[in-house]
Amino acid sequence: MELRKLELVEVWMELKSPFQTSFGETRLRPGILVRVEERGGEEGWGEIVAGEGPWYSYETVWTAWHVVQDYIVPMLARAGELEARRFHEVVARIRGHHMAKAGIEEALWDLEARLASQPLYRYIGGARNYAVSGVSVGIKSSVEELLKAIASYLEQGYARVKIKIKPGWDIDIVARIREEYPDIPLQVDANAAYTLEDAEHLARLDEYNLLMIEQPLDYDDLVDHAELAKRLKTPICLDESIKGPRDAVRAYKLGSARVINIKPGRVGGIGPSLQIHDYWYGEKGLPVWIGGMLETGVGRGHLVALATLEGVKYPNDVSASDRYYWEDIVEPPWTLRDGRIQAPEKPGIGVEPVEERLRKVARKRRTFIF
Ligand code: OSB
Ligand code: MG
Repeated sequence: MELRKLELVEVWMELKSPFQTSFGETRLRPGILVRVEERGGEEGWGEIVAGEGPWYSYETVWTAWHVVQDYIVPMLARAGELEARRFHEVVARIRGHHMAKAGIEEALWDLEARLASQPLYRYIGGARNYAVSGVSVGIKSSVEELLKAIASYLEQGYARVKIKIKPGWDIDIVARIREEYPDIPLQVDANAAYTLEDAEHLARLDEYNLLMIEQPLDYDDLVDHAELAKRLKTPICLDESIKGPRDAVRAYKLGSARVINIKPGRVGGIGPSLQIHDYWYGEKGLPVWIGGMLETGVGRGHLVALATLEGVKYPNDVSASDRYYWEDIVEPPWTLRDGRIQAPEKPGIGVEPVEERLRKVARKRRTFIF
């Protein structure tokens, strides 16, 4: 295909309730929606998940806008014929900036699937037509408040609960949840809040039958995680540390993790997500699952498609639209049924942004004509 147009829409979405992690609190979630259009007029949508500050990773909405506008767009303009799978060759000279790249790359995959008249989940080789839906619950001001939130999510049917932990909000909190819910599928995410010195402390989590502990140590570490893995029974899952397929190979060689949380934004999009899946699960037989970045309905569509892959063996951080936002920007919104989100059979991601809703949350727009 050949691109005719690329549009960026920076949106700021108010969360239903503030989302707190060990690295900070989000009330207004920014993101950049990407719309690409090819010569025949077909379109595709993706989402850049960079945040308001360099907290989860070094990227922000501002760096992403800059990198797309000043580097990726000129490279695309020179590329001529384009394939989603070959996007990363076109932008290979740009180091890092995976979120900026991923938003564009996703839009190309959506467009390509639509041109092939296939739902994205089938186009990428999904093994089931749904995503098993878990929920990620932020740090709250009290355990009571956390338990109330968990009760409400369980009532809605979420298939597992993940809570955020940090020093001072960890063992006791998990113990309280286990008193209330001895058997629910439960896991924790530290977002890099600990060091190897905390190994003994973290080992106290072993008695609570957690599915995994996500990213306990530094955001770019692989070596200390390998050491920690030897001291814990609870499996280690890596999020921040896996920035692409090569990190997955390194993590396997070092023994840094048993599980990978694949987030398309963090690794550069659908293609690199598939590569990590095919290596970690396909070659090594180890499980993966799909993580989220509080995406709008557009990014969510890409997460749902990835969550249908065979190697996805745990519930995903792919929740319904109403877990995040009062009103999602897409139609139809993503909904939960029996703890699952159905993958649409419509071509591409299977949902459409609604222009009037975009207008309400857009702060900045720009169109590039090729
Ligand atoms: O570490 O998984 C994370 C949200 C923003 C940044 C990092 C993370 C998260 C989540 C939310 O846990 C997952 C979701 O989108 O539901
Ligand atoms: Mg995480």
